[in-house]
Amino acid sequence: MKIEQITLHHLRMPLVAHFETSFGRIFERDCILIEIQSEGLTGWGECVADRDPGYCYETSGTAWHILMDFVIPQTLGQDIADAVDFQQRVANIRGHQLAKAGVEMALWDLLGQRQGQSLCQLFGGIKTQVPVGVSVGLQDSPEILLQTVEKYLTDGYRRVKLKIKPGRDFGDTALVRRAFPQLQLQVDANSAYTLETARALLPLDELGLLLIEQPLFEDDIWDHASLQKLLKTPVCLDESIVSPRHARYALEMQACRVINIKPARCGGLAQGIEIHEMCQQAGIPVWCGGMLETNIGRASNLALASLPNFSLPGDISASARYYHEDLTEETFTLNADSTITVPDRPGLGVTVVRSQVEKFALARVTF
Ligand code: OSB
Ligand code: MG
Repeated sequence: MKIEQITLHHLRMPLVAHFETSFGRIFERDCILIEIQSEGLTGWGECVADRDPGYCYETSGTAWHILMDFVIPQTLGQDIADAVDFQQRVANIRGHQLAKAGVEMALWDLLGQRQGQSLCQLFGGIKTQVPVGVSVGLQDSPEILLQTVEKYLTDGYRRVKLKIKPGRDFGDTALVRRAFPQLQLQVDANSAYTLETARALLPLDELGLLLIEQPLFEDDIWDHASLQKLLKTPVCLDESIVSPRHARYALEMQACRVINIKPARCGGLAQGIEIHEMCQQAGIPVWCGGMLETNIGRASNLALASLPNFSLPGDISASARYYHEDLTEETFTLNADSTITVPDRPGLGVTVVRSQVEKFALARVTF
């Protein structure tokens, strides 16, 4: 695929409701869209770096810089065969996985359109609908927490993830568990604990949780192995798994029993697929995480989650959970059985509405 033109769009979109994690509260979400023109086709990718470096060190600012000054000069005008070829060309750029993944997604979109195949087909996906859940941020009071969870259950979600942090862990989780004894429930600490303070998480073992996500430091797989030994509940890693190598370290150290695959965090879909295969062989279930994507990134997540070892519900909620207005003609809705249908048209299988992109754009640059 000859890369003829690349346009970056920096967007800021207001969320339907604020989202609070252990690293802060946001009311709006940044993203960078990567639009690539190649041989009469247009491919779109979404870089999920946010304005602040709370989840990881990358921001919309660092991603813009890495894309403009390094990734684009190395790809523009080149003839790129596929995602693996792209990964090799940018391997000299250390880290900055979210930035690279945004471009890689656009290349997959182009590849699929060229071959008349959906991403699901290109990846070897086997599901036409994937089970999903909803990620519930920290709420201002126990009453609001229960109301929020109840609203999502009424919407039809059958799996709920609660954000936790020190002082807001067992109390919140036990409250929801008491109100909904049968609910598929899990928690996510976003690296808010140390091995010492994580003792507060031991009572969670009695609440029948699916998993406890990323309790300890993002760069610390070792201590997660010590913590997993103290818990019956599976530890699940998110932030710590920034490459297939890190997935291998985690499996060898028995640092977790589940992995949350966010392809962007690992530098792209190619690595997401690789980790999926590695976990399948090791008997470790995976699920697809979310980064409050627009429908562009959501289409990509749905395709990935159609692979066989994505055996737990993903953080891929319906479009309406995130934004009042999204960027594509298509809207993703929740099916009655708490699944979302995987796009089946070529490439990402979504049609981007340019006027919507313009509406939320803070900056744009074309190469
Ligand atoms: O840790 O899974 C996370 C959103 C932004 C950054 C990190 C996380 C999240 C979520 C939201 O939990 C998942 C979603 O997109 O629905
Ligand atoms: Mg997480």
